[in-house]
Amino acid sequence: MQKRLFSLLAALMVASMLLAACGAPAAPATDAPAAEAPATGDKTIKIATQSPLSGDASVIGVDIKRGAELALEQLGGNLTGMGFKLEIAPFDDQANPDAGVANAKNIVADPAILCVVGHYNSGVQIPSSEEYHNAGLANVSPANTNPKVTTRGYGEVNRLVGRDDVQGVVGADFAKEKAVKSVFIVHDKTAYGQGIAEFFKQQAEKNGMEVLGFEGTEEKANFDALLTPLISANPDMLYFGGLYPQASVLFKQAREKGFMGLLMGPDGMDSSDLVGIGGASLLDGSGLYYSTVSGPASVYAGTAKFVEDFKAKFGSDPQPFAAQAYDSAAICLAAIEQAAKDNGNNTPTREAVAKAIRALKDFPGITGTYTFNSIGDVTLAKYFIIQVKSADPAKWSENAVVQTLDIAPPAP
Ligand code: ABU
Repeated sequence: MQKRLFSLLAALMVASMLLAACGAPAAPATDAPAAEAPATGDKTIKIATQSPLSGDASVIGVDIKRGAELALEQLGGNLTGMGFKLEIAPFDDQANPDAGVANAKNIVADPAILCVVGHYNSGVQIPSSEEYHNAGLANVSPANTNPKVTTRGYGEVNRLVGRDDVQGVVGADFAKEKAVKSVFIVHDKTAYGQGIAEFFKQQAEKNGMEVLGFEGTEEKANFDALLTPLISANPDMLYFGGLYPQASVLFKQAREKGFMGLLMGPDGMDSSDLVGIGGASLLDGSGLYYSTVSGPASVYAGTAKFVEDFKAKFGSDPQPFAAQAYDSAAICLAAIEQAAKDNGNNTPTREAVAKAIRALKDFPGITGTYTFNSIGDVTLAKYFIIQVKSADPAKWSENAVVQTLDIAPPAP
């Protein structure tokens, strides 16, 4: 009897040593299955966000962070059920490449971070994602449209939205439909702003439009030097490649100088601050339009509950790209969960998470159904033309959707 008891104890010891060597989760305190074991410190998983949380693009950047935060809160249940503790790690990239890269170095140094949702500015995402790539860390962008985000072919870098080499064409084709014969193009000299301006120009020329000016500027307050030649050139359209903080002032001053032609820009126009800063005169004359890769939340069948929950939690309507940030975080979570399961419910490697993102097929997000191609572009992206209808920033979500297009990305 004593001998049998001894053998049983020895067997139990060997079994527990083997389990420990395999890195099995600690035994649950109750009879609950191991997958429901309470989280322990070494099972913390973080999803980082990088977006401008300060400065003049923070209206968008804060809501990118909030979208991801809401996703973790609502969709993290499977991972917490497996014993993981989930955390969001928000970083302020200040819409500045140097700040983004410095944050990226800190992000890759934290082994608990398994995925990054970000950025807003392509000019920040492109250098920052060099760090993610070198560390094998997955990145899902909710907003970046410059082709280079994906054309480098990095296995870790993905985006949920369309590309500027398509968006520029969509914008210039719309201008043609509006019978625009001549255009003056201004851009902000960034990777995004200059890039989209060049794609727009190329297609505008193809469409037979006369390009009366193509100027880059970092000016934010006084556009006299640009507007004098623009007024004397008298184009049908002023197109701005850049973001709303600069566009709002440029457009306002153009109207003040008597320009009544069509005002247009790409998705960088998409913020209620465009009219909040620019004012009612932007809607005068031939009006104000923009192309975008992220329609108002109301155009997506799955976003009604998101808008409701977002408003209840944060007290305001979500800004553009917040719903895409929710979906980006949802994709991170789904991939982490799959990779953890493949690793016996243990913390997965970064490499496994990056691979699991690319392996997702028809992922059901609130803004669309997503599958990534071999370079991290979605296999079908949405593009919109929006007409701004009111100068009241509170009515930004009521802007009119003039066109909706589904377009596959250029072949990798
Ligand atoms: N496409 C969102 C705005 C800016 C960017 O991609 O840089």
